[in-house]
Amino acid sequence: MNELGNANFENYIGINQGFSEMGYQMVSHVLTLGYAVMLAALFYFILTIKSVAPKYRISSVLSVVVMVSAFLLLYAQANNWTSSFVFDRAQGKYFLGNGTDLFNNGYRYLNWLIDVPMLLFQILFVVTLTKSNFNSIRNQFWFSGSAMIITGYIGQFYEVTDITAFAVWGAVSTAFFFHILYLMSKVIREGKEGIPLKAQKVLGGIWTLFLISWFLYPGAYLMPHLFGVEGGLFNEAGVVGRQMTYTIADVCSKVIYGVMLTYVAQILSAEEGYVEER
Ligand code: RET
Repeated sequence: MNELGNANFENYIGINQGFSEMGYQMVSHVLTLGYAVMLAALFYFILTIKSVAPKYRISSVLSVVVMVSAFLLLYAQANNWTSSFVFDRAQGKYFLGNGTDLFNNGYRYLNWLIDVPMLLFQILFVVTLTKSNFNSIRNQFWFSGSAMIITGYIGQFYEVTDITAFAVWGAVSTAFFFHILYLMSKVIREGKEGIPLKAQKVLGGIWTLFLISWFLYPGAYLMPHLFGVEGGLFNEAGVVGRQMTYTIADVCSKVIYGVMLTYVAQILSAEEGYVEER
């Protein structure tokens, strides 16, 4: 099984079993949905920027940065899928093309390298920290966020050929992930102090959304081995499942998160007497 080197498992399925019409198209469509949502949401963040007081607008600007980068990288990821597999009329299935590009989830990781620090910084411009130091939290977010992604990026190359390396890089990445979770829980706890109850509730919802959506990423990393190493999901279902998981996670962690933060900023702006000019 080594003819593909460090290729992602999608290619191993594509060269051996191939993809059915339904499986292939579901991936293609869900990838397309992913970048379409980013472009649509880009307009939301631009058009609502004046609904919040000037000091909160950096949060919207960071959402705009996230949307543009996600749109471009997810567009590349979708093209990578369609250029990697070709339809075989004799067998009625899609197989890895001969001499074509291989499919690799790396575009996503590169996107996260930009987006993870931005998403983490974003909340710092909406909440007011009561005890922690802004610069210290920002630097730790930046450091652990980047380290989590880079180690995961290296690990994903080994998902088929070297399970030990895959697990070790994944574990190192997870250590940084837990550090981020710890920091975020602190930021949200402090952020809730002294703000209107309604805004506190939305912040609580952001924490729940954050926990669920961010845990989907390691789930997708592990997808090919979730039910045993090369087990129950080392097949087309695992390929479709992984891309669906990534798209759901992306929409929640970037778009819905950004919309909820805008909402908190709107409540705080109104409370401070800000009225949007018409
Ligand atoms: C990896 C590698 C395996 C271990 C862990 C991971 C965590 C990834 C996360 C990614 C979050 C990405 C976001 C992107 C938004 O644009 C790298 C898959 C823990 C949490 C929020």
